[in-house]
Amino acid sequence: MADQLISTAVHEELPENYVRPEAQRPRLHEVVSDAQIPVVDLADPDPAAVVASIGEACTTHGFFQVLNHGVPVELMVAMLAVAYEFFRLPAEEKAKLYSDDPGKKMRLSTSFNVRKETVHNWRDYLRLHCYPLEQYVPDWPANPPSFREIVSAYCREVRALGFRLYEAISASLGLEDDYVKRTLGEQEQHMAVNFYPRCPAPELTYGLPAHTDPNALTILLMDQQVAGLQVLNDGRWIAVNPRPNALVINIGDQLQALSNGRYKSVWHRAVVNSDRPRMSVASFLCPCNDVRIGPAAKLVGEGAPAVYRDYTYAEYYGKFWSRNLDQEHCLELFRT
Ligand SMILES: O=C(O)CCC(=O)C(=O)O
Repeated sequence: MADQLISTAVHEELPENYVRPEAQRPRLHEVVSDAQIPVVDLADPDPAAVVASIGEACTTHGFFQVLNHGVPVELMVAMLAVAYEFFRLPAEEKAKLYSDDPGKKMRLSTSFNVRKETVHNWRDYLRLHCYPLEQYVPDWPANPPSFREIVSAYCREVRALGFRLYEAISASLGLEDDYVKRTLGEQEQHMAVNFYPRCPAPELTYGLPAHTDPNALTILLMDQQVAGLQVLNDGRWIAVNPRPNALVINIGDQLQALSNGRYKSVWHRAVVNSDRPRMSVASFLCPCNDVRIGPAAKLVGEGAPAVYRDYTYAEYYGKFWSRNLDQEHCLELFRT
């Protein structure tokens, strides 16, 4: 129900059903705040160096930030601004878009999967399907009036960046440049516009608890003013501090499968704070539903057996959404 949205009211106290049991809390004081995830400058004049550093980042962290990525900075700023404007709309306006059905292609919702979870998360989000644009844009919010135009332009740029990164990722695995794009078929593209209001008790809850992304590649536009993303690395949570004009890239479960486990779809989470609201915009490149996914033949052989069985993305996605987030890595269910 729309009254579950947390962006429509001011909360002086954290409601009981957002409080995590002691053992599951974020333990914010233990988070490493001065580490860095790798940074890759896509304008590096040495393309082989770019490929090598992307390959290294995918192996060690599953996450990296990109600079000089080609998405215009003004568009990134406009995207975040229109997202803030959207979440400031009156409650009645937002109520019209609310749904807790994960099957809906356009929905304003809250937490992660309110139908399945027992403890909620301090997040509202707008979920959009973005490809092909002409099919989905007519169903997107018409308010704020510039929303459709800005978000469409942003989606186009991000998609082009994603395909550029696919080429580098394919090359870094020793595969043909077009391998990932070709194998994953006509890519769907989804967006989650995540809004994390100020939270009265950030130590007790999450914006999004630890999860991996079920898709192939995620491009994250982060609020430039407020940190909140944390990534698991060597058993410790690392804070990803916003870097001016950068985008954050992470490997999703499908690239972990396709790389036969060489590249990691790592656990990450979003924490909240009591000072300022935070926004992030995640763009997900998703394989075509009926394409068969499994380790690339070239990466399987003597001494390197296939770690995962083949499956369709539809099967994988259904499995992902039938679970709660704090369960084992979904790919574990597809091990050979
Ligand atoms: O808000 C963030 O920084 C992370 C968002 C995220 O992980 C997601 O949307 O899947």
